[in-house]
Amino acid sequence: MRKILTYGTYDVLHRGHINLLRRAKERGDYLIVGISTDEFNAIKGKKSYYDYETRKEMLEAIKYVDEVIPECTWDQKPGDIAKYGADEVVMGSDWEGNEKFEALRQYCDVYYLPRTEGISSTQIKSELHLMDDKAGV
Ligand code: C2G
Repeated sequence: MRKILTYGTYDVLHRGHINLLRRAKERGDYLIVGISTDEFNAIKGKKSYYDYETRKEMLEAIKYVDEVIPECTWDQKPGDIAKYGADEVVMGSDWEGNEKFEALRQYCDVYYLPRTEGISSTQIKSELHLMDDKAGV
């Protein structure tokens, strides 16, 4: 069984996230997602709309996802790879070449999938605000 491991905040789920999860799962048999805790999001400088429990619950409902684990620190990844027996870490191409992931090549494969252009949680949030403004709500 080829185990794939990926990480992210996965706030305000959108097709870019689903595209990533589908293609990551296609690269193996079992997909584990390390989802950033609210505390780790703060370290990443991100504030998510949904809290950790909600984001975890939503990810677990996606058919490509087999297991969800908490991502609490930047440096837990080698331990996760060993603990869960991950054969490959997969991330979107916005992370391509990032030392945080290139350093994992000593433990397992690392693969970057093309990012889905034209959509992000941040973009959705700002466009929703614009819609509210136009509607005068
Ligand atoms: N993604 C994508 N296309 C988009 C948006 C996101 O392929 N339009 C991918 C990202 O490349 C990432 C995953 O979806 O692999 C989750 O994205 P985020 O929730 O934004 O996660 P991020 O903030 O990049 O956190 O330790 C790693 C971090 O936790 C990654």
